[in-house]
Amino acid sequence: MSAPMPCPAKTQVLIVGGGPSGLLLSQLLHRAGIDTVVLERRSRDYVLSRIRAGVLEQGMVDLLRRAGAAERMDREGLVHDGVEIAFEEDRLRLDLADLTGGKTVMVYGQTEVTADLYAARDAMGGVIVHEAENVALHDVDGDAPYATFEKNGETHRIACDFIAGCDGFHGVARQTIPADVLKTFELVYPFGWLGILADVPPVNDELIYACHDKGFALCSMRSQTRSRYYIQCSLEEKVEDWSDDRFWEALAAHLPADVAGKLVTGPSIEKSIAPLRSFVTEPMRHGRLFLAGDAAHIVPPTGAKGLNLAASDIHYLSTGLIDHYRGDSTGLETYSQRALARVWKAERFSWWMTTFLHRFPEKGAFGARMQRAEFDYLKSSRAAQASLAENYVGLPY
Ligand code: RFL
Ligand code: PHB
Repeated sequence: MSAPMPCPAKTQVLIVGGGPSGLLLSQLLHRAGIDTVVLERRSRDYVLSRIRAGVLEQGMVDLLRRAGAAERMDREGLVHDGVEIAFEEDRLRLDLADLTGGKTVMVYGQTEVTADLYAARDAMGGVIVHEAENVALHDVDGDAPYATFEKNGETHRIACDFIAGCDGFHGVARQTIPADVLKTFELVYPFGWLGILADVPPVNDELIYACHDKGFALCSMRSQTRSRYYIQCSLEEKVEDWSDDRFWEALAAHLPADVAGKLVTGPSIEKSIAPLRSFVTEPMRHGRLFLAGDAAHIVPPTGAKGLNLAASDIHYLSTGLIDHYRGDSTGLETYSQRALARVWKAERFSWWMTTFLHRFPEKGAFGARMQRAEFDYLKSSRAAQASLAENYVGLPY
């Protein structure tokens, strides 16, 4: 790891948040000759200990290549050209490549993406200030915005042309925008996902999204020897109450018998519960402040869209900023509309996948029959399969 860089008093684009959105933006701008400073509240070790997304769309893969941060992903990532949906004891394989004219997804963990982006930033001497406390954004709707923050007990101030709010759902950037400017749209689901990571071979060589009488389950992976599994759980559940044995038993009960029979179990490396939410903020820009990624929107993880949406935001924002510094501000002016058009489509898909595959006890027997009909329709209709597949591999930027 390189020595910490001194923090300059001025930069062109100040980026709040050193997660995948902020790091990718910083890397793409730096490669285009634009200066950035990234302010991250946590330590690098903490950021790299978060286990999150696992499926990258082609658009994100291309963006990582453009950022010069794709070498390890291209070597170690698993290209998947299919995905399975299981409904009770039935299974349906969607041939993604066949249904979409050759498109695939890349199975490669967000933790690895973030580590690769840190390595790429270090190699270019990128400025990332970790453990930046009490970040505050000032004059974002004027011509001379700036940020203040504290580090090691000292207060710092950085002037900039633009601020990118890449600081996630609980960050400060969105909260800086006056309440009468922001419109928010939210749906909170009455359940969460309990997930574990374990060094055991995956039960299947492709992902399985399973809807069962007991609830939803997902069989995913990080490599040929590392599996990631989730089951739907009540929001009252506490992770401490879930021993590994209890998890494996519950997972098996959520899967078709032939899949459950092949499960290889072992000690977990990580175990956590995540609530499910759909959330969108409009607009994604206020003056010289631009929101991107989870700072602006959240999707339930069922469609694997959260990280990928962050990447498409960064595509629109980085090209807008690069064009601006070259004399054309159209892309920057239209950032919010262009990003939101894609965000809402991904929100729709994630909401639909969640509604289709989870157990909603309050929807009763009619709701359960609708889910069965959805699966039967999917099984019988190439058009329905193509629609799911084109959304799963990612709509065009
Ligand atoms: P992040 O990753 O939350 O990073 C934001 C960063 O900002 C920092 N921060 C601050 N820094 C300075 N000052 C402040 N005041 C700050 N407040 C916060 C934070 O410490 C953090 O480092 O947002 P970003 O970069 O927009 O990235 C978004 C993705 O992390 C997220 O959408 C995905 O993880 C969602 N997601 C998935 N997305 C996919 O595309 N495919 C998947 O398969 C997928 N699976 C998942 C997921 C999310 C999950 N959880 C736990 C929420 C599975 C799960 C279980
Ligand atoms: C994951 O591997 O963590 C994962 C995969 C697909 C999803 C959500 C999470 O839809």
